Amino acid sequence: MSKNKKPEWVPENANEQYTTNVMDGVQGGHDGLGQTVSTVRHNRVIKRRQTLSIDDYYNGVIENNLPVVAQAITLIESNAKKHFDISQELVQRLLPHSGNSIRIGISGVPGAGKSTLIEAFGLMLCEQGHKVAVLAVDPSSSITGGSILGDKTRMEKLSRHQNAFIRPSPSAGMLGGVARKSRETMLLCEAAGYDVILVETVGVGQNEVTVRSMVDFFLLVLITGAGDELQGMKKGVMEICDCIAVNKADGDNIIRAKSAMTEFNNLLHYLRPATEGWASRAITCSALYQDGIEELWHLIETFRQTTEASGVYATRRQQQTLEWVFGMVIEQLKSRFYSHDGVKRAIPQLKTDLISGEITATKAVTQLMAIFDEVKL
Ligand SMILES: Nc1nc2c(ncn2[C@@H]2O[C@H](COP(=O)(O)OP(=O)(O)OP(=O)(O)O)[C@@H](O)[C@H]2O)c(=O)[nH]1
Ligand SMILES: [Mg+2]
Repeated sequence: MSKNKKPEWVPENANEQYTTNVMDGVQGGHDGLGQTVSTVRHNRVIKRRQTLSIDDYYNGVIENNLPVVAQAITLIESNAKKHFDISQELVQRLLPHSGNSIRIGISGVPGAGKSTLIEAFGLMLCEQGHKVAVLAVDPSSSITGGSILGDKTRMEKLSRHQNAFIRPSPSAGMLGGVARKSRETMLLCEAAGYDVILVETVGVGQNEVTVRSMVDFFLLVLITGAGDELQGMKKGVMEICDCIAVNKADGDNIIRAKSAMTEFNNLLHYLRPATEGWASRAITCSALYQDGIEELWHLIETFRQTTEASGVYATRRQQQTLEWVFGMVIEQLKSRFYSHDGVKRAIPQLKTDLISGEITATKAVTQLMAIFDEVKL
């Protein structure tokens, strides 16, 4: 991998592991940054990006023109106000073309094998003629990097498949956080014809809950030997998952994996199901040896048939849209509140008064709200 293949935005001290090197062999560009863009000179790319109209974006996405799809996602992820306005109009226009996919969330402890599983699972689906989009979501992190570098190398075969599209996690910003951006990217991928959306997230903090609120089916990837403590910690997550895949069920580990599966199935039996009318269950698989991957897809298809027939599938999506809207309202209110000049000026003094006990918490809130509403108390 030669250094001169790196684009201009790669840091000078980037080592050989840098993601961009992986792009070297991409044909047609799994995220639109392959052939087309790399053959265009830098200044022309910039120019083209500026001159794309809404119609260009719209048509490009509908036709699944990969460079345009990638640019449209960049627009969604941008924190610039003018991009925000255009991207909102674009998403609005694409909305009637979205929704025709199964959205699958994949979470699990670091190193459980999520990326390896996505590679094996995604490749199998691509070979069957499905179009698979992989989105990484990491709402707990405000910067991109780290595992994403690894993801691209681990999903090397998938990233080269013409039916696959891989997009790393966006960074948070002013105009809606990672969740807003990921959700809109998902809609855009659907409009571009992707019928399986895989959303990977690392199992820490709030991530699982955020991803659960975006997907139809939620898969938790676990491994054996995680210990009782971890299982206790994972109880909350077990309550929101539709399936637990005990990965790395290969070699010496098969027996342990099977007994972990039984244990998880027993636990799941006592929990409230994540999806009405669907009994969440545990399975074993080996992402590395592509074992149990077909069974996993079969299980997801059964899930879809069952929940579509009962109406739960559609109801959940409607509910998710409502939650999304009101979540965004709260996000915008919060951002307006904290950027209000009067509020910003008043906060330091109020903090001092609160700490010294001169003012009660409730009174402080009343005062801040009055400043925000610009009313006299
Ligand atoms: N034996 C075995 N190893 C596996 C299997 N799946 C993944 N691994 C290995 O486990 C390690 C971690 O796999 P990843 O796919 O990167 O795990 P991940 O969950 O995506 O990790 P993060 O993205 O860092 O959270 C790698 O060295 C894989 O080769 C499996 O089924 N069997
Ligand atoms: Mg990973």
